[in-house]
Amino acid sequence: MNAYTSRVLEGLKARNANESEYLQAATEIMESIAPVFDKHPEYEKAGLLERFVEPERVIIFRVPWVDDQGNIQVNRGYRVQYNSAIGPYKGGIRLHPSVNLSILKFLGFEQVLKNSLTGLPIGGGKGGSDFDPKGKSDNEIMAFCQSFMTELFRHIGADTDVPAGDIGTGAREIGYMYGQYKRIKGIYEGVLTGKGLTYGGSLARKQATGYGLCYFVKNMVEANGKTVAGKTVLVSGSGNVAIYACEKITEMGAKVVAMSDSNGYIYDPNGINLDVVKQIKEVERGRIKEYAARVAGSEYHEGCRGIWTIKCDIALPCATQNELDADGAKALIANGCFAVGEGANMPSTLEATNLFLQNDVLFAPGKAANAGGVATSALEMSQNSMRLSWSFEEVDEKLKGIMAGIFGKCAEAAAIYGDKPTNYVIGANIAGFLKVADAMMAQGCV
Ligand code: NDP
Ligand code: 2IT
Repeated sequence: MNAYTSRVLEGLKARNANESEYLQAATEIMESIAPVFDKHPEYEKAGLLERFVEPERVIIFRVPWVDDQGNIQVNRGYRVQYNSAIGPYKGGIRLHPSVNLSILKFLGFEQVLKNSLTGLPIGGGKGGSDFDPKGKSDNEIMAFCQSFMTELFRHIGADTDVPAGDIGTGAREIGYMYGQYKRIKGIYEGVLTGKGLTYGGSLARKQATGYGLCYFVKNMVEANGKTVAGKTVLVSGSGNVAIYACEKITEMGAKVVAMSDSNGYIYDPNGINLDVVKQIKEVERGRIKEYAARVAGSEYHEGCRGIWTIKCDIALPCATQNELDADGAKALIANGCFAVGEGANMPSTLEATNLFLQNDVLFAPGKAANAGGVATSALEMSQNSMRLSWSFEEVDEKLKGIMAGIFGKCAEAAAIYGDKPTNYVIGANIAGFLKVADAMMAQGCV
Protein backbone atom coordinates (compact mmCIF):
# COMPACT_ATOMS: atom_id res chain seq x y z
CA MET A 1 0.00 0.00 0.00
CA ASN A 2 1.21 3.53 -0.68
CA ALA A 3 1.36 6.37 1.87
CA TYR A 4 -1.98 7.91 0.88
CA THR A 5 -4.08 4.73 1.11
CA SER A 6 -2.30 3.68 4.34
CA ARG A 7 -3.03 7.05 5.92
CA VAL A 8 -6.71 6.97 4.98
CA LEU A 9 -7.06 3.35 6.14
CA GLU A 10 -5.42 4.14 9.48
CA GLY A 11 -7.86 7.03 9.89
CA LEU A 12 -10.77 4.70 9.15
CA LYS A 13 -9.52 2.19 11.74
CA ALA A 14 -9.25 4.90 14.39
CA ARG A 15 -12.71 6.31 13.66
CA ASN A 16 -14.56 3.00 13.28
CA ALA A 17 -12.63 0.81 15.69
CA ASN A 18 -15.58 -1.42 16.62
CA GLU A 19 -16.77 -2.05 13.05
CA SER A 20 -14.93 -5.25 12.14
CA GLU A 21 -16.84 -6.21 8.98
CA TYR A 22 -16.61 -2.68 7.62
CA LEU A 23 -12.86 -2.52 8.28
CA GLN A 24 -12.40 -5.95 6.69
CA ALA A 25 -14.08 -4.82 3.47
CA ALA A 26 -12.31 -1.46 3.55
CA THR A 27 -8.89 -3.11 4.04
CA GLU A 28 -9.35 -5.36 1.01
CA ILE A 29 -10.60 -2.49 -1.13
CA MET A 30 -7.82 -0.08 -0.10
CA GLU A 31 -5.08 -2.66 -0.58
CA SER A 32 -6.45 -3.40 -4.05
CA ILE A 33 -6.89 0.14 -5.31
CA ALA A 34 -3.61 1.56 -3.96
CA PRO A 35 -1.80 1.33 -7.36
CA VAL A 36 -4.39 3.65 -8.93
CA PHE A 37 -3.17 6.55 -6.79
CA ASP A 38 0.39 6.21 -8.10
CA LYS A 39 -1.00 6.86 -11.59
CA HIS A 40 -3.44 9.57 -10.48
CA PRO A 41 -1.80 12.04 -8.04
CA GLU A 42 -4.69 14.45 -8.67
CA TYR A 43 -6.96 12.13 -6.68
CA GLU A 44 -5.04 12.79 -3.48
CA LYS A 45 -5.13 16.56 -4.04
CA ALA A 46 -8.91 16.30 -4.41
CA GLY A 47 -9.26 14.32 -1.17
CA LEU A 48 -10.98 11.69 -3.26
CA LEU A 49 -10.28 8.69 -1.05
CA GLU A 50 -11.32 10.45 2.18
CA ARG A 51 -14.67 11.21 0.52
CA PHE A 52 -15.02 7.81 -1.15
CA VAL A 53 -14.72 5.83 2.11
CA GLU A 54 -17.29 7.91 3.99
CA PRO A 55 -21.01 7.15 3.41
CA GLU A 56 -22.89 10.21 2.14
CA ARG A 57 -25.61 9.62 4.72
CA VAL A 58 -26.63 7.06 7.36
CA ILE A 59 -30.20 6.94 8.64
CA ILE A 60 -31.04 5.01 11.83
CA PHE A 61 -34.59 4.74 13.06
CA ARG A 62 -37.00 3.05 15.45
CA VAL A 63 -39.29 0.32 14.11
CA PRO A 64 -42.11 -0.41 16.56
CA TRP A 65 -44.71 -3.10 15.75
CA VAL A 66 -47.23 -5.29 17.54
CA ASP A 67 -46.77 -9.09 17.60
CA ASP A 68 -49.52 -11.74 17.49
CA GLN A 69 -49.73 -11.78 21.30
CA GLY A 70 -50.42 -8.05 21.37
CA ASN A 71 -46.96 -7.20 22.71
CA ILE A 72 -45.03 -4.17 21.45
CA GLN A 73 -41.72 -5.05 19.78
CA VAL A 74 -39.05 -2.51 18.87
CA ASN A 75 -36.40 -3.10 16.23
CA ARG A 76 -33.75 -0.81 14.80
CA GLY A 77 -33.92 0.17 11.12
CA TYR A 78 -31.08 1.46 8.94
CA ARG A 79 -30.39 2.87 5.50
CA VAL A 80 -26.79 3.57 4.51
CA GLN A 81 -26.77 5.87 1.46
CA TYR A 82 -23.18 5.34 0.50
CA ASN A 83 -22.43 6.93 -2.84
CA SER A 84 -24.62 8.58 -5.49
CA ALA A 85 -21.92 9.71 -7.94
CA ILE A 86 -23.09 7.49 -10.79
CA GLY A 87 -26.80 7.09 -10.02
CA PRO A 88 -29.47 6.83 -7.32
CA TYR A 89 -28.52 4.77 -4.27
CA LYS A 90 -29.30 1.12 -4.97
CA GLY A 91 -28.97 -1.95 -2.78
CA GLY A 92 -30.86 -4.47 -0.71
CA ILE A 93 -32.51 -4.58 2.69
CA ARG A 94 -31.23 -7.25 5.09
CA LEU A 95 -33.49 -8.57 7.84
CA HIS A 96 -31.43 -10.66 10.25
CA PRO A 97 -30.77 -10.48 14.03
CA SER A 98 -27.04 -9.91 13.39
CA VAL A 99 -27.63 -6.66 11.44
CA ASN A 100 -25.70 -3.67 12.77
CA LEU A 101 -24.05 -0.56 11.36
CA SER A 102 -20.75 -2.31 10.65
CA ILE A 103 -22.42 -4.98 8.53
CA LEU A 104 -24.53 -2.48 6.60
CA LYS A 105 -21.56 -0.19 5.98
CA PHE A 106 -19.49 -3.09 4.63
CA LEU A 107 -22.39 -4.12 2.41
CA GLY A 108 -22.97 -0.54 1.24
CA PHE A 109 -19.28 -0.03 0.45
CA GLU A 110 -19.14 -3.27 -1.57
CA GLN A 111 -22.36 -2.25 -3.31
CA VAL A 112 -20.83 1.00 -4.61
CA LEU A 113 -18.13 -0.92 -6.48
CA LYS A 114 -20.45 -3.74 -7.54
CA ASN A 115 -23.02 -1.39 -9.01
CA SER A 116 -20.29 0.46 -10.88
CA LEU A 117 -19.08 -2.82 -12.37
CA THR A 118 -22.52 -3.54 -13.85
CA GLY A 119 -22.01 -0.57 -16.20
CA LEU A 120 -25.51 0.66 -15.32
CA PRO A 121 -26.34 4.05 -13.73
CA ILE A 122 -26.77 3.01 -10.09
CA GLY A 123 -25.07 4.34 -6.97
CA GLY A 124 -24.60 2.23 -3.85
CA GLY A 125 -26.56 1.80 -0.63
CA LYS A 126 -27.76 -0.85 1.80
CA GLY A 127 -30.33 -1.07 4.56
CA GLY A 128 -31.97 -3.42 6.95
CA SER A 129 -32.95 -4.21 10.48
CA ASP A 130 -32.07 -6.54 13.35
CA PHE A 131 -35.60 -7.96 12.99
CA ASP A 132 -35.58 -11.79 12.78
CA PRO A 133 -38.16 -13.07 10.25
CA LYS A 134 -37.65 -16.72 11.35
CA GLY A 135 -40.70 -18.18 13.05
CA LYS A 136 -42.82 -15.04 12.54
CA SER A 137 -46.37 -15.27 11.19
CA ASP A 138 -47.32 -13.53 7.92
CA ASN A 139 -49.20 -11.01 10.00
CA GLU A 140 -46.11 -10.18 12.07
CA ILE A 141 -43.96 -9.90 8.94
CA MET A 142 -46.51 -7.47 7.50
CA ALA A 143 -46.67 -5.44 10.70
CA PHE A 144 -42.89 -5.12 10.77
CA CYS A 145 -42.58 -4.28 7.04
CA GLN A 146 -45.28 -1.62 7.22
CA SER A 147 -43.68 0.02 10.25
CA PHE A 148 -40.23 -0.12 8.63
CA MET A 149 -41.56 1.61 5.50
CA THR A 150 -43.51 4.17 7.53
CA GLU A 151 -40.14 5.74 8.34
CA LEU A 152 -38.10 4.70 5.31
CA PHE A 153 -40.51 6.15 2.72
CA ARG A 154 -39.33 9.72 3.32
CA HIS A 155 -35.73 8.82 2.44
CA ILE A 156 -36.27 6.82 -0.78
CA GLY A 157 -37.79 7.23 -4.25
CA ALA A 158 -37.47 5.90 -7.81
CA ASP A 159 -34.87 8.61 -8.61
CA THR A 160 -33.19 8.88 -5.19
CA ASP A 161 -32.79 5.49 -3.52
CA VAL A 162 -34.21 2.13 -4.65
CA PRO A 163 -33.99 -0.72 -2.09
CA ALA A 164 -34.43 -4.43 -2.89
CA GLY A 165 -34.10 -7.85 -1.27
CA ASP A 166 -31.19 -9.42 0.61
CA ILE A 167 -30.99 -11.97 3.45
CA GLY A 168 -34.46 -12.33 5.00
CA THR A 169 -36.11 -10.05 2.44
CA GLY A 170 -37.79 -11.80 -0.47
CA ALA A 171 -40.90 -11.24 -2.58
CA ARG A 172 -43.26 -11.38 0.42
CA GLU A 173 -41.45 -8.63 2.34
CA ILE A 174 -40.95 -6.47 -0.76
CA GLY A 175 -44.70 -6.74 -1.44
CA TYR A 176 -45.68 -5.52 2.02
CA MET A 177 -43.12 -2.70 1.88
CA TYR A 178 -44.23 -1.65 -1.59
CA GLY A 179 -47.90 -1.59 -0.55
CA GLN A 180 -47.12 0.66 2.40
CA TYR A 181 -44.95 3.03 0.34
CA LYS A 182 -47.72 3.42 -2.24
CA ARG A 183 -50.30 3.99 0.45
CA ILE A 184 -48.29 6.72 2.18
CA LYS A 185 -46.90 8.49 -0.89
CA GLY A 186 -49.74 7.88 -3.29
CA ILE A 187 -47.29 7.32 -6.13
CA TYR A 188 -47.04 4.21 -8.28
CA GLU A 189 -43.33 4.18 -9.02
CA GLY A 190 -40.48 1.69 -9.17
CA VAL A 191 -39.19 2.54 -5.70
CA LEU A 192 -38.30 -1.07 -4.87
CA THR A 193 -37.01 -3.90 -7.04
CA GLY A 194 -37.64 -7.61 -6.70
CA LYS A 195 -41.36 -6.83 -6.87
CA GLY A 196 -43.99 -9.43 -7.77
CA LEU A 197 -44.64 -9.94 -11.48
CA THR A 198 -48.19 -8.54 -11.28
CA TYR A 199 -47.10 -5.11 -10.01
CA GLY A 200 -43.93 -4.11 -11.82
CA GLY A 201 -41.46 -6.89 -11.04
CA SER A 202 -39.05 -8.14 -13.71
CA LEU A 203 -38.98 -11.67 -15.03
CA ALA A 204 -35.67 -13.36 -14.11
CA ARG A 205 -34.95 -11.06 -11.13
CA LYS A 206 -35.57 -13.97 -8.74
CA GLN A 207 -33.05 -16.13 -10.60
CA ALA A 208 -30.62 -13.33 -11.49
CA THR A 209 -28.04 -13.44 -8.69
CA GLY A 210 -27.58 -17.22 -8.82
CA TYR A 211 -27.70 -17.41 -12.62
CA GLY A 212 -25.38 -14.43 -12.94
CA LEU A 213 -22.90 -16.07 -10.57
CA CYS A 214 -22.80 -19.16 -12.80
CA TYR A 215 -22.37 -17.03 -15.95
CA PHE A 216 -19.42 -15.26 -14.31
CA VAL A 217 -17.85 -18.51 -13.12
CA LYS A 218 -18.26 -20.08 -16.57
CA ASN A 219 -16.55 -17.07 -18.18
CA MET A 220 -13.71 -17.22 -15.65
CA VAL A 221 -13.19 -20.97 -15.84
CA GLU A 222 -13.25 -21.04 -19.66
CA ALA A 223 -10.90 -18.05 -19.93
CA ASN A 224 -8.44 -20.22 -18.02
CA GLY A 225 -8.81 -23.26 -20.27
CA LYS A 226 -11.16 -25.26 -18.04
CA THR A 227 -14.86 -26.20 -18.12
CA VAL A 228 -17.83 -26.29 -15.76
CA ALA A 229 -19.54 -29.32 -17.28
CA GLY A 230 -18.85 -32.58 -15.46
CA LYS A 231 -17.52 -30.86 -12.33
CA THR A 232 -18.55 -31.50 -8.71
CA VAL A 233 -19.84 -28.40 -6.92
CA LEU A 234 -20.59 -27.28 -3.33
CA VAL A 235 -23.20 -24.54 -2.84
CA SER A 236 -23.49 -23.16 0.68
CA GLY A 237 -26.78 -21.64 1.86
CA SER A 238 -30.21 -22.63 0.58
CA GLY A 239 -31.81 -19.23 0.10
CA ASN A 240 -32.51 -17.23 -3.02
CA VAL A 241 -28.93 -17.03 -4.32
CA ALA A 242 -28.01 -20.63 -3.47
CA ILE A 243 -31.13 -22.18 -5.04
CA TYR A 244 -30.71 -20.46 -8.42
CA ALA A 245 -26.95 -20.98 -8.47
CA CYS A 246 -27.64 -24.69 -7.96
CA GLU A 247 -30.24 -24.64 -10.74
CA LYS A 248 -28.01 -22.96 -13.34
CA ILE A 249 -24.76 -24.77 -12.58
CA THR A 250 -26.68 -28.07 -12.84
CA GLU A 251 -28.09 -26.93 -16.18
CA MET A 252 -24.49 -26.26 -17.26
CA GLY A 253 -23.71 -29.94 -16.67
CA ALA A 254 -22.13 -29.81 -13.23
CA LYS A 255 -23.25 -31.84 -10.21
CA VAL A 256 -24.07 -30.07 -6.92
CA VAL A 257 -23.52 -32.49 -4.02
CA ALA A 258 -24.09 -30.26 -0.98
CA MET A 259 -26.13 -27.30 0.30
CA SER A 260 -26.58 -25.81 3.79
CA ASP A 261 -28.32 -23.41 6.13
CA SER A 262 -27.13 -21.82 9.36
CA ASN A 263 -27.69 -25.08 11.28
CA GLY A 264 -25.97 -27.63 9.07
CA TYR A 265 -25.42 -29.10 5.61
CA ILE A 266 -26.76 -31.90 3.45
CA TYR A 267 -24.59 -34.17 1.32
CA ASP A 268 -26.18 -35.96 -1.61
CA PRO A 269 -23.64 -37.87 -3.73
CA ASN A 270 -26.27 -38.44 -6.42
CA GLY A 271 -26.67 -34.71 -7.01
CA ILE A 272 -29.04 -32.36 -5.17
CA ASN A 273 -32.72 -32.76 -6.06
CA LEU A 274 -33.56 -29.06 -6.30
CA ASP A 275 -37.34 -29.59 -6.42
CA VAL A 276 -37.11 -30.97 -2.88
CA VAL A 277 -34.98 -28.02 -1.73
CA LYS A 278 -37.41 -25.53 -3.29
CA GLN A 279 -40.36 -27.23 -1.62
CA ILE A 280 -38.66 -27.14 1.80
CA LYS A 281 -37.22 -23.62 1.58
CA GLU A 282 -39.49 -21.63 -0.74
CA VAL A 283 -42.88 -23.21 0.01
CA GLU A 284 -42.61 -24.53 3.58
CA ARG A 285 -39.94 -22.07 4.85
CA GLY A 286 -38.42 -25.10 6.61
CA ARG A 287 -34.89 -26.27 7.46
CA ILE A 288 -32.42 -27.97 5.08
CA LYS A 289 -32.20 -30.89 7.53
CA GLU A 290 -35.56 -32.11 6.22
CA TYR A 291 -33.97 -32.95 2.86
CA ALA A 292 -32.15 -35.97 4.33
CA ALA A 293 -35.46 -37.40 5.59
CA ARG A 294 -36.99 -37.09 2.11
CA VAL A 295 -34.19 -38.11 -0.27
CA ALA A 296 -32.72 -41.61 -0.04
CA GLY A 297 -28.93 -41.78 -0.03
CA SER A 298 -28.45 -38.24 1.32
CA GLU A 299 -27.03 -37.26 4.73
CA TYR A 300 -27.45 -34.31 7.09
CA HIS A 301 -24.58 -33.01 9.21
CA GLU A 302 -24.94 -30.52 12.03
CA GLY A 303 -22.79 -27.35 11.72
CA CYS A 304 -22.64 -25.32 8.50
CA ARG A 305 -18.86 -24.97 8.17
CA GLY A 306 -18.32 -28.70 7.62
CA ILE A 307 -19.54 -28.29 4.04
CA TRP A 308 -16.06 -27.13 2.93
CA THR A 309 -14.53 -30.49 3.87
CA ILE A 310 -16.41 -32.27 1.06
CA LYS A 311 -14.32 -32.98 -2.02
CA CYS A 312 -15.25 -30.74 -4.95
CA ASP A 313 -13.94 -28.98 -8.05
CA ILE A 314 -15.88 -25.73 -7.65
CA ALA A 315 -17.17 -24.04 -4.47
CA LEU A 316 -19.96 -21.45 -4.51
CA PRO A 317 -20.39 -19.83 -1.07
CA CYS A 318 -23.91 -18.31 -1.21
CA ALA A 319 -24.94 -17.82 2.45
CA THR A 320 -23.31 -14.95 4.34
CA GLN A 321 -20.15 -12.99 5.22
CA ASN A 322 -17.15 -14.84 6.64
CA GLU A 323 -18.73 -18.28 6.26
CA LEU A 324 -15.53 -19.55 4.59
CA ASP A 325 -12.43 -19.09 6.74
CA ALA A 326 -8.79 -20.21 6.48
CA ASP A 327 -9.61 -23.75 7.64
CA GLY A 328 -12.33 -24.04 5.01
CA ALA A 329 -10.01 -22.67 2.33
CA LYS A 330 -7.24 -25.13 3.28
CA ALA A 331 -9.67 -28.05 3.13
CA LEU A 332 -10.93 -27.00 -0.30
CA ILE A 333 -7.41 -26.54 -1.66
CA ALA A 334 -6.26 -29.91 -0.22
CA ASN A 335 -9.20 -31.58 -1.96
CA GLY A 336 -8.31 -30.12 -5.35
CA CYS A 337 -10.95 -27.39 -5.66
CA PHE A 338 -9.85 -25.20 -8.60
CA ALA A 339 -12.46 -22.41 -8.61
CA VAL A 340 -14.42 -20.43 -6.01
CA GLY A 341 -17.29 -18.12 -6.97
CA GLU A 342 -18.73 -15.87 -4.27
CA GLY A 343 -22.52 -15.68 -4.51
CA ALA A 344 -22.74 -14.09 -1.06
CA ASN A 345 -21.18 -10.77 -0.10
CA MET A 346 -17.70 -11.28 1.40
CA PRO A 347 -18.24 -14.95 2.32
CA SER A 348 -14.47 -15.52 2.39
CA THR A 349 -12.37 -14.04 5.17
CA LEU A 350 -9.28 -12.06 4.13
CA GLU A 351 -7.11 -15.08 5.08
CA ALA A 352 -9.22 -17.44 2.97
CA THR A 353 -9.12 -15.08 -0.02
CA ASN A 354 -5.34 -14.81 0.22
CA LEU A 355 -4.98 -18.59 0.44
CA PHE A 356 -7.01 -19.00 -2.76
CA LEU A 357 -4.95 -16.36 -4.57
CA GLN A 358 -1.62 -17.79 -3.38
CA ASN A 359 -2.60 -21.32 -4.39
CA ASP A 360 -3.82 -20.32 -7.86
CA VAL A 361 -7.43 -21.23 -7.18
CA LEU A 362 -9.52 -19.19 -9.64
CA PHE A 363 -11.33 -16.79 -7.34
CA ALA A 364 -14.41 -14.76 -8.34
CA PRO A 365 -14.99 -12.03 -5.71
CA GLY A 366 -18.60 -11.38 -4.68
CA LYS A 367 -18.79 -7.79 -5.81
CA ALA A 368 -18.23 -8.98 -9.38
CA ALA A 369 -19.65 -12.50 -9.33
CA ASN A 370 -22.95 -11.72 -7.58
CA ALA A 371 -23.61 -8.45 -9.42
CA GLY A 372 -26.23 -10.09 -11.64
CA GLY A 373 -28.89 -9.53 -8.99
CA VAL A 374 -28.50 -5.78 -8.75
CA ALA A 375 -27.91 -5.52 -12.51
CA THR A 376 -31.28 -7.14 -13.10
CA SER A 377 -32.76 -4.81 -10.49
CA ALA A 378 -31.50 -1.96 -12.66
CA LEU A 379 -33.21 -3.62 -15.63
CA GLU A 380 -36.38 -3.74 -13.54
CA MET A 381 -36.01 0.03 -12.94
CA SER A 382 -35.66 0.59 -16.70
CA GLN A 383 -38.79 -1.45 -17.43
CA ASN A 384 -40.72 0.48 -14.75
CA SER A 385 -39.62 3.81 -16.23
CA MET A 386 -40.62 2.72 -19.71
CA ARG A 387 -43.85 1.16 -18.40
CA LEU A 388 -43.33 -2.11 -20.21
CA SER A 389 -41.95 -5.55 -19.43
CA TRP A 390 -39.42 -7.69 -21.21
CA SER A 391 -39.65 -11.47 -21.63
CA PHE A 392 -37.63 -13.85 -19.45
CA GLU A 393 -35.35 -14.60 -22.41
CA GLU A 394 -34.70 -10.91 -23.09
CA VAL A 395 -33.73 -10.21 -19.47
CA ASP A 396 -31.64 -13.39 -19.24
CA GLU A 397 -29.76 -12.49 -22.45
CA LYS A 398 -29.01 -9.01 -21.09
CA LEU A 399 -27.86 -10.58 -17.81
CA LYS A 400 -25.48 -12.91 -19.67
CA GLY A 401 -24.03 -9.96 -21.55
CA ILE A 402 -23.62 -7.92 -18.37
CA MET A 403 -21.83 -10.77 -16.55
CA ALA A 404 -19.49 -11.32 -19.52
CA GLY A 405 -18.82 -7.57 -19.48
CA ILE A 406 -18.02 -7.60 -15.76
CA PHE A 407 -15.64 -10.52 -16.17
CA GLY A 408 -13.96 -8.68 -19.05
CA LYS A 409 -13.48 -5.54 -16.93
CA CYS A 410 -12.06 -7.54 -14.00
CA ALA A 411 -9.65 -9.42 -16.26
CA GLU A 412 -8.55 -6.24 -18.01
CA ALA A 413 -7.86 -4.32 -14.78
CA ALA A 414 -6.12 -7.38 -13.28
CA ALA A 415 -3.84 -7.58 -16.32
CA ILE A 416 -2.85 -3.90 -15.92
CA TYR A 417 -2.63 -3.58 -12.13
CA GLY A 418 -2.55 -7.10 -10.65
CA ASP A 419 0.40 -9.12 -9.37
CA LYS A 420 -0.93 -11.73 -11.81
CA PRO A 421 -3.57 -11.60 -14.56
CA THR A 422 -5.94 -13.86 -12.60
CA ASN A 423 -6.11 -11.61 -9.54
CA TYR A 424 -9.77 -10.72 -10.06
CA VAL A 425 -9.94 -9.24 -6.55
CA ILE A 426 -7.67 -6.40 -7.63
CA GLY A 427 -9.39 -6.37 -11.02
CA ALA A 428 -12.90 -5.97 -9.58
CA ASN A 429 -11.95 -3.35 -7.02
CA ILE A 430 -10.01 -1.20 -9.48
CA ALA A 431 -12.46 -1.48 -12.38
CA GLY A 432 -15.35 -0.64 -10.05
CA PHE A 433 -13.47 2.23 -8.42
CA LEU A 434 -12.27 3.99 -11.58
CA LYS A 435 -15.75 4.82 -12.87
CA VAL A 436 -16.92 6.18 -9.50
CA ALA A 437 -13.66 8.12 -9.06
CA ASP A 438 -14.02 9.72 -12.47
CA ALA A 439 -17.60 10.78 -11.75
CA MET A 440 -16.65 12.15 -8.32
CA MET A 441 -13.77 14.16 -9.80
CA ALA A 442 -16.08 15.62 -12.45
CA GLN A 443 -18.68 16.61 -9.86
CA GLY A 444 -16.26 18.52 -7.62
CA CYS A 445 -15.93 18.53 -3.84
CA VAL A 446 -19.34 17.14 -2.85
P1 NDP B 1 -31.74 -15.71 1.86
O1 NDP B 1 -32.30 -15.10 3.09
O2 NDP B 1 -32.66 -16.10 0.76
O3 NDP B 1 -30.86 -16.98 2.22
C1 NDP B 1 -29.78 -16.88 3.08
C2 NDP B 1 -29.15 -18.23 3.25
O4 NDP B 1 -27.92 -18.09 3.95
C3 NDP B 1 -30.00 -19.18 4.08
O5 NDP B 1 -29.76 -20.49 3.68
C4 NDP B 1 -29.49 -18.91 5.48
O6 NDP B 1 -29.70 -19.96 6.38
C5 NDP B 1 -28.01 -18.73 5.22
N1 NDP B 1 -27.46 -17.85 6.26
C6 NDP B 1 -27.84 -16.59 6.55
N2 NDP B 1 -27.16 -16.12 7.59
C7 NDP B 1 -26.31 -17.08 7.95
C8 NDP B 1 -25.35 -17.21 8.97
N3 NDP B 1 -25.12 -16.21 9.84
N4 NDP B 1 -24.63 -18.36 9.03
C9 NDP B 1 -24.88 -19.37 8.15
N5 NDP B 1 -25.80 -19.33 7.19
C10 NDP B 1 -26.50 -18.20 7.09
O7 NDP B 1 -30.66 -14.64 1.33
P2 NDP B 1 -30.01 -14.51 -0.13
O8 NDP B 1 -29.89 -15.83 -0.77
O9 NDP B 1 -30.75 -13.41 -0.83
O10 NDP B 1 -28.57 -13.92 0.23
C11 NDP B 1 -27.44 -14.76 0.43
C12 NDP B 1 -26.16 -13.96 0.26
O11 NDP B 1 -26.12 -13.42 -1.06
C13 NDP B 1 -26.02 -12.75 1.19
O12 NDP B 1 -24.65 -12.56 1.47
C14 NDP B 1 -26.51 -11.60 0.34
O13 NDP B 1 -26.01 -10.36 0.76
C15 NDP B 1 -25.96 -12.01 -1.01
N6 NDP B 1 -26.58 -11.43 -2.20
C16 NDP B 1 -27.93 -11.50 -2.41
C17 NDP B 1 -28.47 -10.98 -3.55
C18 NDP B 1 -29.93 -11.13 -3.87
O14 NDP B 1 -30.32 -10.72 -4.95
N7 NDP B 1 -30.75 -11.69 -3.01
C19 NDP B 1 -27.65 -10.28 -4.54
C20 NDP B 1 -26.24 -10.31 -4.26
C21 NDP B 1 -25.74 -10.86 -3.12
P3 NDP B 1 -30.81 -19.83 7.54
O15 NDP B 1 -32.12 -20.04 6.86
O16 NDP B 1 -30.46 -20.89 8.51
O17 NDP B 1 -30.68 -18.45 8.11
O1 2IT C 1 -26.15 -7.50 -2.46
C1 2IT C 1 -26.86 -7.22 -3.45
O2 2IT C 1 -26.36 -6.88 -4.53
C2 2IT C 1 -28.30 -7.34 -3.29
N1 2IT C 1 -28.78 -7.75 -2.23
C3 2IT C 1 -29.20 -6.97 -4.43
C4 2IT C 1 -29.42 -5.47 -4.44
C5 2IT C 1 -30.43 -4.97 -5.44
O3 2IT C 1 -30.67 -3.75 -5.41
O4 2IT C 1 -30.98 -5.75 -6.24
